[in-house]
Amino acid sequence: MEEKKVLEELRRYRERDLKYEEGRILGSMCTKPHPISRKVLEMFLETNLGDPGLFPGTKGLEEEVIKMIGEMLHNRNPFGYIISGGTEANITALRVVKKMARERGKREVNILIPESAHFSFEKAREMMDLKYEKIPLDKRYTMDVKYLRDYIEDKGKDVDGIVAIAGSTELGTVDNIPEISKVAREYNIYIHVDGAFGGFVIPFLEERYRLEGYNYNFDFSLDNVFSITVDPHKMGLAPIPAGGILFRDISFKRYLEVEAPYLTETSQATLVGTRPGFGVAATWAIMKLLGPEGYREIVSQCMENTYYLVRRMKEYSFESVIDPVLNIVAIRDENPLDTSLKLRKMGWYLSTCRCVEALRVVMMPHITREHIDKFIEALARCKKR
Ligand code: 0PR
Repeated sequence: MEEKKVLEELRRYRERDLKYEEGRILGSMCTKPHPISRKVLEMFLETNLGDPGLFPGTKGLEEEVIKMIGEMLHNRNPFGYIISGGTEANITALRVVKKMARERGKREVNILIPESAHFSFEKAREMMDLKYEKIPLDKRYTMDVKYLRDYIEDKGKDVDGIVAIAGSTELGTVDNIPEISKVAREYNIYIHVDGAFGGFVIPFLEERYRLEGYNYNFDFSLDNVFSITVDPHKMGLAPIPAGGILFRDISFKRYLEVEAPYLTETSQATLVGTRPGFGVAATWAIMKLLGPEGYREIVSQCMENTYYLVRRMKEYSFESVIDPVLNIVAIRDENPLDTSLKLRKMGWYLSTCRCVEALRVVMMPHITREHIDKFIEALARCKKR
């Protein structure tokens, strides 16, 4: 084919995709990447962090990004990688938990995990043959810490790791990690925090939470939090793929390394071998451009829109399952699957919850008040209100 024809064909396919700026994508944790991403893609297109000796500049950027995210999470000395996404990050953390347990002579690896955990942990369980004890949720839809404590007091020696969530996929809830940290410290248990979504939100809402009297601390300032997933390609506004895994320090590296004798670096720690450098460079660029102030502004705008949606819902007697903690709204509905299919026919794409009968809107930066107004009218029409 001629190039012109190739591009024409591609355009035809691409036209079938939804576009974030049309405001119809209400159930995604991704958004339109920051505009600088295009320029970065061009510059870093061919980079491969699977062989960092060939791309020491790009590797240097990855180290700087990890340091910047570490600072955001109160850790001046972190170790980690910008990888394919939250799934790889969670799997990577549990690889460490498993290795540590094996070194202690454990055959079975027991992990306590809340019912609100993302399905990526199910993949990790399957791949690594882990044993999960599902911890029920309390009335705030967060991990029931009393249940967790009772379980550990009963079987503390058997527990190798705890997974806690900072920004749950369905409701955006944040587990009581300060309390979980106390129990974990007492029994010397590893905590992995999944802040894939919340990692780029909670740090920028600290002021608001403090005024309202909440403690949503989830980071390395808490004892026994040894790893955190935080994804630039969600609220960090980075292009896909840019997930993040951070460990407390470099001492965790040895649990991940496998020998790679013929590469420029003779070991490799990431799950994916050949991996792109452009997500790393884009994350670096966006974090430098926006700075904490820039993110704070974007996150505040998303939260204002979140509260705006809840207010508009009330006008039509739609109920929010919880007072939103992050920029996610769950709308109670007696038959969410059916409603979401009807809405899809009307051109609105949102998802549903499993833990409660509800539709779910993730209030990403591409959604404006005008979109919210149109959506509320569509929902009201759909539900005949
Ligand atoms: N941890 C949490 C808390 C998550 O919410 C997600 C993804 C992951 C881990 C896994 O991250 P990756 O998908 O980057 O591997 N949460 C979103 C979800 O399942 C992912 C998503 C994003 C789904 C955009 C749809 C979409 O359009 O809802």
